[in-house]
Amino acid sequence: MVYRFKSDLKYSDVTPKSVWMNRRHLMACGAAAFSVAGVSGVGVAAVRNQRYSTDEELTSLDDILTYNNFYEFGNSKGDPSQHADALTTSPWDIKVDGLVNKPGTYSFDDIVRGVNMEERIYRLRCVEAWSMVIPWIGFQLSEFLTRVEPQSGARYVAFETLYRPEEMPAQRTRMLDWPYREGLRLDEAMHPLTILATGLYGESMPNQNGAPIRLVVPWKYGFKSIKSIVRISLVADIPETTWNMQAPREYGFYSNVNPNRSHPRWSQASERRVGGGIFAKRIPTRMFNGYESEVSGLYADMDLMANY
Ligand SMILES: Nc1nc2c(c(=O)[nH]1)N[C@H]1C(S)=C(S)[C@@H](COP(=O)(O)O)O[C@H]1N2
Ligand SMILES: [Mo]
Repeated sequence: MVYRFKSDLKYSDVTPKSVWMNRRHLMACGAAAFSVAGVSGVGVAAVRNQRYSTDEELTSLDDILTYNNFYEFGNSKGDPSQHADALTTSPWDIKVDGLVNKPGTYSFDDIVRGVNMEERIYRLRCVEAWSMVIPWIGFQLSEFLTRVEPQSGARYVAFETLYRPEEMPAQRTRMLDWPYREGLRLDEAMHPLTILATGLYGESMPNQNGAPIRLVVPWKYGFKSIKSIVRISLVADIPETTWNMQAPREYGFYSNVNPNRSHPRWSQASERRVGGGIFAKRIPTRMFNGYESEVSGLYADMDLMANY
């Protein structure tokens, strides 16, 4: 299911509002895409969003594809690229339940139909103190949440990854308490930086990166960006989340990137950009991963050392 840009735009010449094509999104989005792309059979248009993108050097596709955390396929960085081929990503449904007016089972095609597909180049900062710069394709989670109509009592959004041990070998072990779960406060989920990503580098989402649809929350440690989502629940109370349950002192519910708060076992003040080679200098980690001006308002009244 690999597909490519029809246009030969390069990532080095990011043009404002330039439009690119992508075959799988065309198939997913159906006829609506043709009128946007203006060319039949090549793909749906997505806009390069510069407001929310960085112009830092991109991490290579090879590194993004082979250096992964996706514990369902094993806990070494190379395990997901070796084993995720086995994952069936079509058909794919997301179950929406809890405090919403429009609960139900939504197919992948239905979810992406008509959304504002964008390319956004975000920094990804793993809690393990490495980082990447990734050109995602996706749309704001707020678009989907608005569509399912959260009720007034909904204060959090809970997410679950697929549980399918036949295809995800580490789910046959007790490495983690499956399925992988994550959560956001509703205002974090509605923030314009929070996206559901369906691709990267102009192609459909590689399995090892969370096909066919995963969360990306760029101001939080990478483990919040849950992959291969099959369930989204609107809830009143703070949901249980995998790493927080595993080691609450090490991984808080918020897990905002914060260079001032060390992990109990290592500093978070600096990070290693993947791909720089072993002699590359570490770079300073930025508050909220460099998205402070966008998101600090979400935490105005909070003690970030206590609410980590
Ligand atoms: N379901 C699931 N989602 C997950 C993980 C995981 O193990 N399982 N790992 C997380 C971690 S720790 C990181 S850093 C990112 C890595 O995303 P990438 O492999 O696309 O770079 O995915 C996150 N999402
Ligand atoms: Mo991570």
